Amino acid sequence: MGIVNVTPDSFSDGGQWLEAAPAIAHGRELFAAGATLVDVGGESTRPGAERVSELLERERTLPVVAALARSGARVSIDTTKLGVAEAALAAGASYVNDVSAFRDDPGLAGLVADRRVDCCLMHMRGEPGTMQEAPRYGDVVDEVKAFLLERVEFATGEGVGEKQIQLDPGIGFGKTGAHNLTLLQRLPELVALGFPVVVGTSRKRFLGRLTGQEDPQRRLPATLATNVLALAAGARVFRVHDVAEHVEALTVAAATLRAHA
Ligand code: PMM
Repeated sequence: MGIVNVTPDSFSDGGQWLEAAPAIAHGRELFAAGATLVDVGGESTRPGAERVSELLERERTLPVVAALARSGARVSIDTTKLGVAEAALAAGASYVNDVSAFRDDPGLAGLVADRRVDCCLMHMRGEPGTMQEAPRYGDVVDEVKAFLLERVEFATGEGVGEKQIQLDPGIGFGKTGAHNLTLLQRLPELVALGFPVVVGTSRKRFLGRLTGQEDPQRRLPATLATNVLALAAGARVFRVHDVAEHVEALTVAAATLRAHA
């Protein structure tokens, strides 16, 4: 899953693709590099980020979604808002990535059910504005699992098919660096729930704290390490900024995991 953030304030690529034309060109590049899905977002969810209006989010994302879908790409809309998702699906998107797991706008579940599109339900503690204020858990993996299962129950209750659902531990969303590492180490416990697992570590701050890389754009080696391990642990979707490099690394890792001479 390649990332196109049409925002001025995302932590690693904020402002780079704010105009439609460069965002579309970037999305096409990610497909050409081997992404099977491009995730288009118009609202930053970085810690402390401010919410944007539905109108602004639609203005940012729809031209990009429509153009990428017209080029034959499979497009995901990264939103928590029903109105944005509805318009994006009408413009050709076929996947809903909701970091609130249908809590911000419960009506989104009915839309996903109706249109029979796949969705990603992600764990987040609190809200982007406040989520990094001293996050605490008893057992982070057990709590993330319980949350995700509760959201699966809600979604299926609204008519979403189990086969449409993918789950994401929400790396960096209301978690310390130690919580993120524990979730990655114990990823098989999430995989065991039976849903495809999505992982989003790309260029995130906990990687910079481990390596000393302050510049998010220089966190590719660290990101690759997490995603190769996540593949071995059974994760199936990797939400990344650097698609070409991940296609190479994951191709070799997957071939190694399958080898049987
Ligand atoms: N991370 C961000 C935004 N959306 N969606 C999912 N499913 N998982 C994530 O980990 C995730 C996400 C924040 O990162 P960005 O600002 O680089 O997009």
